[in-house]
Amino acid sequence: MPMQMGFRWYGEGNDNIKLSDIKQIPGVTSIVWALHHKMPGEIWEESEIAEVQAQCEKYGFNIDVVESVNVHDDIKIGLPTRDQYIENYKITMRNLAKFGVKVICYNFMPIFDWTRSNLFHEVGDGSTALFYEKGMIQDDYNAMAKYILDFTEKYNMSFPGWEPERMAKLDELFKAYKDVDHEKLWANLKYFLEALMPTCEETGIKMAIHMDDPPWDIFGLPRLLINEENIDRFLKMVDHPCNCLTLCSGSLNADPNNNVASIVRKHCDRIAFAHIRNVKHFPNGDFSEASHRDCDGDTGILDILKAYHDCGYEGYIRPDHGRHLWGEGPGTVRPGYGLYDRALGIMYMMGVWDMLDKLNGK
Ligand code: DNO
Repeated sequence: MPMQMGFRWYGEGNDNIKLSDIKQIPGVTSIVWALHHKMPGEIWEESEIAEVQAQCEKYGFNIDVVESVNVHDDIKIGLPTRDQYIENYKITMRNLAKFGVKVICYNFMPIFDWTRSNLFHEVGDGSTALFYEKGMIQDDYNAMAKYILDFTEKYNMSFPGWEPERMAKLDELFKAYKDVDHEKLWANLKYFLEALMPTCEETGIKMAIHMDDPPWDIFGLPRLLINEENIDRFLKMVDHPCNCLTLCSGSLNADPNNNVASIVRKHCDRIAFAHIRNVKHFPNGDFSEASHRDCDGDTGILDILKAYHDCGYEGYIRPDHGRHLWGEGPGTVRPGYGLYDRALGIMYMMGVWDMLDKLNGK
């Protein structure tokens, strides 16, 4: 079986991109989806899952990969209430398995999911991309959150991991995380995964943790999935074939010391889901997202694809963020999730993959 190409879609009424558009991109077999109206900790009902499956099935897509079933803060903080949220998570897993879901992508970042200082930064060729200005993401978490939330409010959308209900209580949340240092967070992650592994065995679902984005602590909050050493620790900590990675090349490579291709070669059998994103570094620590073409960024896209190919990777893969092109901009597109650049990214990846197949006599 070759690797399986996916495309992230935010759902009917929540994404301007239509399944019929995605159908025209060569090679896509999986829709990477989620129930975006669900708060972390809520159970995903069978009827809601069935609805998405029916929509995708109509176009011949499977719904094998969910991104994300978000983890409740109480689990990350390690509060006594976590057990109830873990039980809910298990019910969601069982419900998802009934519809063939095989991989759950999730993250274990305290409070914030990905963070950027500019969602539509001029790349220089007329397109825009997500941008991280290091100096802007230092101590004022309220200012950063305000920038993102003003955007989502203005354009009437919400970003996964940036639920306005949670963001409204930012100061409270920071207080709740006050004693959660790196070791505590590791212990809470272990507790969560050990509780879920039997449900993984029962359902066949793999839990695939997303890398932290950016891969360093922000606003004094600890982050774990940031480099090879910590990935090694994570996989050993719960050494189970269902404890897997969503290896996000762009998240990791925001730190130029990370060599993603070498992590692929080392842990290929534990990578359930590959995110391919290209990042361009600036000497002061800022970075911009770039096209998937190898030479447009510093991530080493060709080396990474070659590593997956050499390992005989059969898991799921998707283009991650793309630039915004050809009229895509605020209001018409979800930042990082336009149609065109991700479609170009798929063609680039498929081109490389097909050529590697051919060179290997496949
Ligand atoms: C960024 C995404 C992440 C990812 C979550 C997984 O665009 O890759 O937001 O979906 O971290 O939980």
